[in-house]
Amino acid sequence: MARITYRDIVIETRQGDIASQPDLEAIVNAANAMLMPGGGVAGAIHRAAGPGLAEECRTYAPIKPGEAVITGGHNLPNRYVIHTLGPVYGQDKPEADILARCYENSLTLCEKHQIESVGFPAISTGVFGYPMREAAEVAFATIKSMIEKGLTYPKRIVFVLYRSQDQALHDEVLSRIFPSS
Ligand code: AR6
Repeated sequence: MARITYRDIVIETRQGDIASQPDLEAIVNAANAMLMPGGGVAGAIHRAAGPGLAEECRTYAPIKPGEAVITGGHNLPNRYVIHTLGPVYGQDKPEADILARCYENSLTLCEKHQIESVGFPAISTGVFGYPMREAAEVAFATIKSMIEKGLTYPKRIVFVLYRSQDQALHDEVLSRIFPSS
């Protein structure tokens, strides 16, 4: 686990399942445009949340790449789920800008709802094919720039990575983008 603090906001990584993170007030779903259960992260979140989540999501769908919406957590241990649609790599362009907007819009929702802690998966790096290292660089650079612009919430941002090698890669990129902080 890596952990840094930048201007009073903690950023950390852990290995695990995004749908089993009881200490986080909100988790982020790497959603599909219709906000329906799918594979990967969306499948795990909807399975754990129960059918009430898909029902609530219906009112907000469809969303466009880069957008984010917030719902309750239903049967999840988290109060909120933030659903964002990442870019399909090689298709939705410019990919890096769209992926950055996923993080920006998700964090803006955290600020609006004064959410203390949020868990992110590596958005777009599964079915949507975004290379993990490039995606991690976009994620941490976007978070850094939002903090520099005065982000006040969330106080804690946790990257929940499914595989240990993905966590190691995020740790490396994190320490490069936030040197000795
Ligand atoms: N917890 C944390 N990370 C996970 C989990 C989990 N339970 N399961 C997978 N990952 P993906 P995308 C990792 O495909 O690329 C869905 O079917 C996984 O190893 O969930 O944004 C939706 O319905 C990968 O690194 O999201 C959409 O159609 C990362 O999470 C589409 O896939 C993201 O993988 C979204 O594709």
